[in-house]
Amino acid sequence: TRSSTIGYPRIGEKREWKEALEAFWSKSITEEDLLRKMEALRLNDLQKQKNLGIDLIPVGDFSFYDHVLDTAVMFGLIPRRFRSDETPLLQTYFDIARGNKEAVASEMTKWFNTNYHYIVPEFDQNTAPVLKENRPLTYFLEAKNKLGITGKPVLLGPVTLLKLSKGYKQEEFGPLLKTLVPLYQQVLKELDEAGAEWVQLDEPVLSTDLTKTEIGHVKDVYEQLHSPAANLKLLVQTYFESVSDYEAIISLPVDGIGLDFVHDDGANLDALKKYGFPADKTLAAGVVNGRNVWGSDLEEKWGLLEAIRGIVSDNRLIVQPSCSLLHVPVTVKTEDHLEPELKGALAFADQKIDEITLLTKGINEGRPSIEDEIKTREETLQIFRQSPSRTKPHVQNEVSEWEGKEPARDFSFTARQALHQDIFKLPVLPTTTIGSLPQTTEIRQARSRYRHGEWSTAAYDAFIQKKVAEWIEVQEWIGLDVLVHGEFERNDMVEYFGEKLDGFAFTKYGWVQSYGSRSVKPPIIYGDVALPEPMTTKDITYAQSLTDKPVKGMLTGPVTIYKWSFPREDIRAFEVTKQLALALQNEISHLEKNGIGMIQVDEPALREGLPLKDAKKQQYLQEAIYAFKLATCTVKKETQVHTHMCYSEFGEIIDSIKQLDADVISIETARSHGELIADFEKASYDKGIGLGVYDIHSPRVPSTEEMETSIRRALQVLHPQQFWVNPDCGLKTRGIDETVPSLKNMVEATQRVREALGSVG
Ligand code: THG
Ligand code: ZN
Repeated sequence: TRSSTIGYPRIGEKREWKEALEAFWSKSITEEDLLRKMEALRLNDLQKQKNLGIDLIPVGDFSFYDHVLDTAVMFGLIPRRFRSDETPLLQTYFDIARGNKEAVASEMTKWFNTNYHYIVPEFDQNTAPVLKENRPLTYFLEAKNKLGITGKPVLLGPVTLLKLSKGYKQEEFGPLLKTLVPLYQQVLKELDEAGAEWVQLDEPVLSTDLTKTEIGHVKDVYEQLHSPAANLKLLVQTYFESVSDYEAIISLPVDGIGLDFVHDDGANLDALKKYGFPADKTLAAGVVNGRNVWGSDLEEKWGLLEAIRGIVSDNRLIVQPSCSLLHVPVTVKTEDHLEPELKGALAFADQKIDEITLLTKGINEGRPSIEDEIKTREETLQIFRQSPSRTKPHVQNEVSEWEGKEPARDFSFTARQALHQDIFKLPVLPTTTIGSLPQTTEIRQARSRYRHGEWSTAAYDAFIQKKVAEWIEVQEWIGLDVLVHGEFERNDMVEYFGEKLDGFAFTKYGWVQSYGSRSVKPPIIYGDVALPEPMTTKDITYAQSLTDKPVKGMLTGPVTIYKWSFPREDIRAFEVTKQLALALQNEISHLEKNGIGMIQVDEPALREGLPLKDAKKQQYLQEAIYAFKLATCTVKKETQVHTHMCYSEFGEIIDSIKQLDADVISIETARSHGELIADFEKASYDKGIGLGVYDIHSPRVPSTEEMETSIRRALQVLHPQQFWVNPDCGLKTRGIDETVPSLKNMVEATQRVREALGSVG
């Protein structure tokens, strides 16, 4: 039995990766410097995995931005607007991801049900896939020549690559797949010749619902992939849920199948027991959770492996995490401030690798060889489980008081709408922003000084107030109708609340890549959640005191706080989101008492949490809606409830969005070029809706004309009385010199459309 990993975090222990990338983008280092720094990081991570005892070390999982983009670019899937013979490939690569002066970036969306984002590959009439470079080969040779490691090249499989791409019709799926086959064959042939033993082809779409036709395509493709590389072993890797058609998957003409035994609700194991496993194939068993930060219950994992070994022989077994370790931070070691009983219960990437190699050793050398470690782990977990800090009876009571009750607002939307019009007297096409304003170096430095005790609370508070005041003035000058305080006091919309709420712990270096060079530091939910004291009233009421325009109170919703944290696993997700909802309900009442009339409860992660398979979606959505409504149902009828969602294909959840009963929703649309508008039209959505008129994830300043077009296009299907104008997401990642002109143009564009509508606001 061998140990393996599916992928390793690329960002470095101290986010060295981000530093290098951003230095290159800002031109403070050269391309050579960048390449050198990236190589050092890559080699360090390979060497580390080797030292930790991993047998099959992935190569090619490293990326300069995103692995889907890597795969697209290596196969020449370059959107027409970025095709150029003069531009070096690395420049084109970053341009697709980030946009440039002439062209908007490609759409970015969530990687399945995670908080990782990938760049959506685009096809058009002229797309002719070609092999631009054999990336996995480059990295395979690098590992071999520089470190003597025979790595396991990793590459996104053809079916997933195409399934995640856009710009073709469904009936073109089969033919397009065929055009990719020879390229994959070439890649594999060269890897074979270079002496690779295993190649991992990631096919997470096999964990989604696939039609019979699609399964047919999968079979066809893999039949063709195998032949040209006679000695190479192909491993088809799935993760995030159970495979949708076990029998078809295990009979694919490949040498190994990777299955997730953590997020499968037991279905992969059941199928394994029911249908068995081909004796001539290798099973790569994902037994350690690659998506959460808890140390494994080794006894339980041993039991799982025993069950698997009852069916698969040891020499055909690989032990590995459930998915790439990209989704967890690098190491617990540097987290020296954590309570020992909590720290003992945690495992980040490196500690998960230790678990993998330990379990592998147990199989190879017998259980007694790991008995001590299992016992120690049992004791550590026992101490943590019994820790009194985890249980708060009053929270559990409050949750149970809602049992069987439907949380709902007292007045219908129509009644509220008229009332809100009276109270706020907003012009048609009200303009606003999503909430955060530029987090400049100055602001980050101030927070850091305060955190490190260099600044007193008074000095820090005064600084934040000064920023709020400046930006209230700027927003008034720009001419926005609904203002925000700017969230300068917040590092991240979830981490911040995690720090204020009971039941959360937070890390110092627990970063996880979110998109491109950007990372998040998810807080850890380890116990019952409660609100010890108001979290946001001070900053928001201060902002409101400076202006006659409404200032939105900004909160993160229960589903999103849950999704973007590392949650406890000893109680159901729904119990945790209800606890979060009640804490937020409490916070909202504080805001109302302080005279805040608009409250935004963001749920950007609502869509992200959607299970991959249809059968599980309904229950998830019901529980998500329940939690949102539980948080917001006790507001006064005068209060306008807003919400915001990012990067979503809303089509399939639009009915759920309606049921949230929020007065106004703002959503991302800029990068999906208006495709979403149709979804809302189809669903005859009647509440307030703000469709992002420009993409904030790109440094580009959009022109007035461009945004005017965007507004007009939306007004072809949406009523002017329901339409709000806003950027597509928070502005924290943008500079002031990008934000102010962009917003100014946005307000100008709105003004022009208002004039055309004959209603000058
Ligand atoms: N918070 C969390 N998850 C998210 C978002 C968020 N997922 C989706 C979307 N928003 C992703 N967007 C971002 C935007 C900005 C950053 C991260 C994810 C960001 N990160 C800083 C960085 O990497 O430089 C780190 C923050 C800091 O240094 O304080 O800017 O908003 N949880
Ligand atoms: Zn957003």
